[in-house]
Order: sequence, then structure tokens, then C-alpha cells
Amino acid sequence: MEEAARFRLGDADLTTGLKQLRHDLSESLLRFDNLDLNRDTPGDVGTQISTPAERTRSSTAEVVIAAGKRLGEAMRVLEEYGKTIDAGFAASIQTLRYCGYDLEHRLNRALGSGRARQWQICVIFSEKLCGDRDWREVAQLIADAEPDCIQLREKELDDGELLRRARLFVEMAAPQTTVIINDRPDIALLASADGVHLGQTDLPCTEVRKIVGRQLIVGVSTSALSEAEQALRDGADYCGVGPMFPTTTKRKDTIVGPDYLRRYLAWNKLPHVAIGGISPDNIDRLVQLGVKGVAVSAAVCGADQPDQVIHRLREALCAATPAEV
Ligand code: TZP
Ligand code: MG
Repeated sequence: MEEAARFRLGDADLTTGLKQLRHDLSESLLRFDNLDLNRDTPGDVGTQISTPAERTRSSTAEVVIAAGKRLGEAMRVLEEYGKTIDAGFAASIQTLRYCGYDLEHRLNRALGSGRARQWQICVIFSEKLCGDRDWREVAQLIADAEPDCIQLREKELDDGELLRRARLFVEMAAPQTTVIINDRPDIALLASADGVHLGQTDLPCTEVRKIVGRQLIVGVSTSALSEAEQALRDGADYCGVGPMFPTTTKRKDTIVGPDYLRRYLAWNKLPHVAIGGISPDNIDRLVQLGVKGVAVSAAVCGADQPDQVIHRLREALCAATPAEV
């Protein structure tokens, strides 16, 4: 757990807490300073007993989750057997056990879904940006161009229609295209989409995780490093980073611009998509800063040839960065 907090999340608070717990536990056990001398491995009937589940771990997140559970079990054992020796010792272990639960909770939450991936292109689709064209036609052209991600962002549809549309996008999207639903974890789950995207005033990421667990990718829009730090602690899998440029798609008072992208890239603890007024005509400014992924809405949905715009954006990104897996 300490390794994950320190090297995977780079979280100083969590690392300090876990290290402190490790030291407090060692200190509590000092009274049993002859434990190792009483170990009898050859005579231990438990060394040959194992269950299939403990032989493999599918991800580092699973290692961390299993470690947290073992920590709780171990401390419960110390506490219960400790009661036969000294009630004060048992009580001190109980205090550490609750502290461990809290650290486990914060660490597991910050690990997110474990499905984070650095996309190159995310197309944010809204019917109202398609102009006079039939939105279905535009959506199909976008899906066929196979962006890494399509985010469905419809603010004015009835819930029933939104769910139907979400299901249609999941069906239309190529298998390797991730489908994200803006704002709505319930719709994302019902439509079997891959994830949900949250703004700063939407449902908080920590609350959404209570509903969707690790099943969904969760993205959070950020306009400052403090918001990105919070998103990481809250279990976000990626950050929207922007707005980069003035945009008519969303009312935004402050354009944080490429300057925030520069700071985000120096921090870079979560995958990103730069967002806000991005088009093939200005993407090079971001590429020069090292952007790896962009989210684009009006420039794609409102284009005569949305697929061509996606190709141009992809070319600009590929010229600078090899595609990441
Ligand atoms: N969040 C910040 S800017 C923005 C959102 C959803 C809109 C991006 O749309 P466009 O049309 O690519 O500027
Ligand atoms: Mg929102």
C-alpha cells in the first residue's frame, strides 16, 4: 500500500500516513521482541495451504486492494488474541486498525477504476452542434473515424431519450473507442458505457465512485492544478484540462489557456485531454507544449467532414508523440 501511495500516486500525505502506521505497529509489537525466535516454519501446517485467488493478481490495483484487506485481517487477529494478554495492547491495536481502514479507503479511492488510458482524441458530441445536418449521420461519421473516445454531452434531452441515445452510441462506437456519458453515472451504467465525465459543479467524483465502484472510467474537468490534485485524490481516471481557447460550446468566464496545460504536464499524475476551442488550426500550440490528448467538440461536430477533422487532429498529435497504448 505504501509503495502504491508513494510511487503510483505520488501522494505525500497518504505515504506519510501509511509509513506512520507501519512504525506505530512495529512499536506496539516491541513487547513481543522474541516473536522471530518462536517461529517454526517447518512445523507450520499452514505453509502448504493456499487458495487459487491468492496466486494471481490482474493489476497493481488488485495488489493494493488485497494488501488493504490483509492489513485489516492481520490487525484484527492481533487485537483479538491481544485481548487474552493485555486489554490495553488490544485497544491500541484497535486504534491502529481504524486508522488503517481510513488509509485503505483513501488509497483505494485514489486508485480509480484502474482503466485509465492516455487518449489522443476525444470527440464530445452534441446534437445542437451538428447544424442543419442529421445528427445521426454526423455521429456515424465520427464513430467510423474511430476516435479513442466519444463523449455524449446532451443537456436538453429527456432522460428516456438520453438513455436511448447513450445505448445507440455504445452500439455505434468501434470496439476500441471508449464511450463516456457527460454528467450522468446512472445513464452510463444503464447503457453499458465505459465511463462518465464530471464537471466541477456536477456530482462529486467521490460520490459517483460510491455508485459505480471501479466499473466506470471517471473523468473530471479541471481549470487549475488544485482541482487536478483533488480529482486524483477523489478517484478520477483522467482530467479535462482547460479551457485552452475561447469556445462557444460552453459559457466560460476564464480561459486558463495553454499556461495551465504547461503546469498540468509538469505535474502529469493522471492522463489528460486538453479542452476548449481546440481545432486543427490551433492544436500545434498545444503539441509544442507536449499535449498528448485533446477533447474537441464544435470543430468536429460542426464540420462538413468531421472524419477529416479527426484525421487532421490525429496527424498533428502523431507528428509529435508516438501513440501510447
Ligand atoms: N468544457 C470546457 S470547454 C468545453 C467543455 C465541455 C467545450 C469544448 O467544446 P469546443 O467546441 O471543442 O470548444
Ligand atoms: Mg457536467
